[in-house]
Amino acid sequence: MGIDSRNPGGTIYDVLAVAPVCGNGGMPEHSETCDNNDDDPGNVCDSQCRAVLNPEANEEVEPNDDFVGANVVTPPSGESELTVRGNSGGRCDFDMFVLSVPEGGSVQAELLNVSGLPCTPNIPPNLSLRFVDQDGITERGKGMPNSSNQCPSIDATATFARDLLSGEYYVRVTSGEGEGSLFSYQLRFVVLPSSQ
Ligand SMILES: [Ca+2]
Ligand SMILES: [Ca+2]
Ligand SMILES: [Ca+2]
Repeated sequence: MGIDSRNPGGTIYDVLAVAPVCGNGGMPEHSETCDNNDDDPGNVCDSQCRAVLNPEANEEVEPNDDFVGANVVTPPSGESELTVRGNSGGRCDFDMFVLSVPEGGSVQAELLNVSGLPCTPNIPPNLSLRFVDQDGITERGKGMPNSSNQCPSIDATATFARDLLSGEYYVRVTSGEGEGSLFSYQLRFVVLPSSQ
């Protein structure tokens, strides 16, 4: 841990160390997106205190800025797709989503405008879409615009997003800060089984 003082010469800080406990009575602590301590199968908080997104609750839930608090993308049973909604922009807004991938499976992710349509060139200059490995940190690859959508997409031809080992992988959206960085989006996920 490092603390960088705003003041020349430094100053004295108090540091509070917190060990969050998931399931301690409905109190979200640092790094927990939710904590409703509830076994109700309809709830939208998983056993790791991460918000669960599904067709009935598809709006991103902040804080989701790192892999610990990533929103869990949960397509309906027997289906492979889910489209979520989010807002990006401002200092430190990273939007992390986590997907469960079967052995040999693949991930597609397509960033769209707020209406769910392909983006025009009028998008934040630093808009990015990254595919992140199971450790939640290592970038496996980046989404790119294509001929029909100026927003970045990760598609089935991306070698970094196919033939995966089973486990949880992450997709991260950022658009930086400053003028023109605010961006409301839809993000369509497809998790495909092994093609073997
Ligand atoms: Ca808690
Ligand atoms: Ca956000
Ligand atoms: Ca965020």
